[in-house]
Amino acid sequence: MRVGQIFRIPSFCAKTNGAKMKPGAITLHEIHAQPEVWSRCLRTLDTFDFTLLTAGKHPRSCEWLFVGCGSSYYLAQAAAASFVELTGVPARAVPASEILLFPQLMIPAEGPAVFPVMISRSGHTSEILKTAELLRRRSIEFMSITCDGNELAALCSRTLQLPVSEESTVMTSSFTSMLMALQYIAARLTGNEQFIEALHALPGALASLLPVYSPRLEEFANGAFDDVAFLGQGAFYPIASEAALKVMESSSSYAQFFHTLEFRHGPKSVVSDKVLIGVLLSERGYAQESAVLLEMKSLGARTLAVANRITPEVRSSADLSIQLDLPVPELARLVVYMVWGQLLGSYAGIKKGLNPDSPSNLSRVVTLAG
Ligand code: F1P
Repeated sequence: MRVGQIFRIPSFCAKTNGAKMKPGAITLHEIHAQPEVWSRCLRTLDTFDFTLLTAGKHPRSCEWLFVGCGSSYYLAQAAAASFVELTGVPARAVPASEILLFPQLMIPAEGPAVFPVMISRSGHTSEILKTAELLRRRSIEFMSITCDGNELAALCSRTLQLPVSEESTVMTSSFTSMLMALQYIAARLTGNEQFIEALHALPGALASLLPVYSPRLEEFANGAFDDVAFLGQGAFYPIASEAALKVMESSSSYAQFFHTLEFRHGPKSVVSDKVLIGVLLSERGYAQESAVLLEMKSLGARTLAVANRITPEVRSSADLSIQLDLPVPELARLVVYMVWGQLLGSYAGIKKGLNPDSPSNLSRVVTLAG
């Protein structure tokens, strides 16, 4: 199998000037620089020839299996949901560890042909590299998408390298850029030029939203809450998962994530005035999902609502409402929904006197001995 065919996109990074930074300044800088990062990636993707990357692997001919760890696993889930919606055929997402420990369960010997897509900002995560080696041993061809990742690229003949180089330990623009690139690929494979046009509208939209809502989120994060739960349905569920992970990583706080309507089935017993419930409201499930938000408010929770359009009832009930107003398909809004969980995590960590640029117990890459 040919190795190391790397499709490099001209390097761009939102690096700081290296001066002594305030706690969290590096991560916050990178979160706020996403409009620039997205527009450069999109412009370059426009001129990119995907033929070699996806040759012979059209989603209608094999099941795309998105693989990642940590944030990259939630990214994989969002990418899989995007593929199903954009192509109309099945796609799945699994943590790399599941393939390593239960390969027959994840890729049954008699199952349909799968096309794994390995997702890794660093391309250095041990579970990802071990999975890549397992796939090569089983002669299963795969694709990879990475930012820094030379090791992964050396094991893969179809690598898309988005060199969005982050200094932050936690993933921010790398998460949204790789998700956007995977959505872009699905749209390109199905000739959905309208979706690609919608992606191009996002950098400008986010650039307008950040100055309005970032300060409000910073103030909101100063409110007293001990526990957090993010809720989302459909393709918003992995975004809710990643938002909770950002809060856990950047503020060393407990944060959970659920499918919105699932929250009633037991977990709502945690609700009190010290619990923040963040609901990522979809357009198609808005009525049912916003009913959960209103119910949790009535139980005393602090509430954050993120939606494309916020109705007066939700606006009057939520402690903070973030209205995106994006005239784009629902799936194209995912990366913009992601930004507010990223910011909340960092602001909550700073409020606790922590430094989100060097989160407790974390490193940029999880490497395992042996
Ligand atoms: C995956 C990951 C991140 C996590 C932390 C450690 O990295 O687990 O999700 O937030 O930064 O690394 P990668 O495989 O995408 O490089």
